[in-house]
Amino acid sequence: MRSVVALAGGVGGAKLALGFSQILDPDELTVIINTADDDEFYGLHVSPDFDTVMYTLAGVSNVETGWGLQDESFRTLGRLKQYGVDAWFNLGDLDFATHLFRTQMMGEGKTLSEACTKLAQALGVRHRLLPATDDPIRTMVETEDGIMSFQEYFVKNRCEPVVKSIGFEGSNSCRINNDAKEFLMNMDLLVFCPSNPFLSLAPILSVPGFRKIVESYPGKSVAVSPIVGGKAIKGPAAKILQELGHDVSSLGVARQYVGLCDTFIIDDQDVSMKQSIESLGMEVFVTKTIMNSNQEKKQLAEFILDISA
Ligand code: FO1
Repeated sequence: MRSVVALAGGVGGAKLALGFSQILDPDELTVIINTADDDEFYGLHVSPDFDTVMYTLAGVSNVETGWGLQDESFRTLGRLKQYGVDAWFNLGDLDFATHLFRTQMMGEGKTLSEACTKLAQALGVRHRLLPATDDPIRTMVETEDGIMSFQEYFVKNRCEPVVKSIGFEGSNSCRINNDAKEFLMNMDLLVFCPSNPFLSLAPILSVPGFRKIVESYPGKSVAVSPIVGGKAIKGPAAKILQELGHDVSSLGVARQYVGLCDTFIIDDQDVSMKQSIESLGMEVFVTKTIMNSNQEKKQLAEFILDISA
């Protein structure tokens, strides 16, 4: 039996996780998910990246927006606005149930991962999805307009403020989720999904002890670039690379993973970068990384398993 661990943020991570889930048995795949985008809205604990992966694997995600549920309505949010609530974070009516139940379970003393596992099982997800930590960790974005929470930056301000630095509040005191640690210690393959290196994967690696486990892992570790042809497939990765003074390219991303992974996958469009990334000491593979259809998600997952065999 294989044991593949995939580190994931939101949409890019969810797509590749879905690809793996079409090939690997439930006990062969563990997806460790960023929780630093979590926040409280309308009194409820919202875990956007976990839910994006969970809804995707459950086959109920909204593929147009990349977040939330398909066939969603927003009547509850509309009523909150009528009550005068500044409801800028859009929770759909069905999505509300997820956050209500998660918050209720956590209020009764369940950990974040216990609550999330219960939700995922109820939605029929068979593969293991784990929050990187059960403890609070929050991405704070220092911008030219001031310091703000991740969701304020991402949703309220539509990623417009120029980013000066990114920090992870709570990252000194949080602990790796116990099960996640166990699977990290026994994995045969580690995959960095094509998620934002600064906003999705860096917070996972900032959990004390996590980076060390990855750095000292002697097996195969593969990263997939979320940048194709100088553009992010989704989200602000390209803008942030540029604002933080990095190359807006797969090379710029690969530099973030030096010492963390030995293999880097770039898209066919970026074949010209192969040599410069190899000079960072990584083996580089070139393939189609844009995953629109389920078949393309499966193909990329198969490619990763093939090159790692
Ligand atoms: N993203 C938006 O751009 N606007 C929203 O109103 C919004 C609401 C939302 C609700 C639940 C959820 O799980 C995700 C939501 N997202 C929204 C996406 C979220 O901000 C991002 O997916 C991640 O945090 C970045 O990966």
